[in-house]
Amino acid sequence: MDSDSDYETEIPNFPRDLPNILITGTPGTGKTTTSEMAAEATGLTHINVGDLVKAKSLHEGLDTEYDSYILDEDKLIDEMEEMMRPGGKIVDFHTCEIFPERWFDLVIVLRTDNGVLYPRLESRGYNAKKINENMECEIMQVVLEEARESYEEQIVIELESNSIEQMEENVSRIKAWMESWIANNSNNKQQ
Ligand code: DAT
Repeated sequence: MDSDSDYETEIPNFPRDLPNILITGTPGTGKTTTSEMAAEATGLTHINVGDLVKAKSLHEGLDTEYDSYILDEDKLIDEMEEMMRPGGKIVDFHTCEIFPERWFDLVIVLRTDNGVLYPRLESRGYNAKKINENMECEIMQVVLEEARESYEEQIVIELESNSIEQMEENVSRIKAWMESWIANNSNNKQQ
């Protein structure tokens, strides 16, 4: 049994007035830019998990080969639990299977075509190994498969993120979805 399942059984899910949304995808697909725009459009709060991990040292040091932090999953989940409980969060992270399923009402997986993703990763100054690893991740639909395995099928949505127009369209869809969620869950909170 993994740590997610322990959390699922130990902590009850509280009704919330606002939804929690996870925006995930391979690095470079536009999670942070989309999350910032969506937070602005909806009034929800953006949580950039990568920044949180660094700021609160929720890691076990740097993996020098990939130039990325080795996540301390238990510390991260503990840190986020209270933030997620009232709802109203847009969580932005490149992996999705580590979070408790009960946190999210919508899971968006951003997808980007190879020819568009490669130069985005190059312009970030990633080393060749990290670029190849991320390209392979996108080609193999790793994050999409993870999302489908970790959450109910009907809450997982795959969105193309190749252009500014698609990003704006994605933000509009998120806003419309949130408004409809609120309309359908207005009596959600129990006394
Ligand atoms: P992520 O958070 O998934 O790593 P990001 O939001 O930091 O991605 O975006 C990486 C770069 O690509 C950044 O310069 C913005 C650009 N970008 C992302 N999505 C885009 C899109 N749909 N259209 C145009 N540019 C995009």
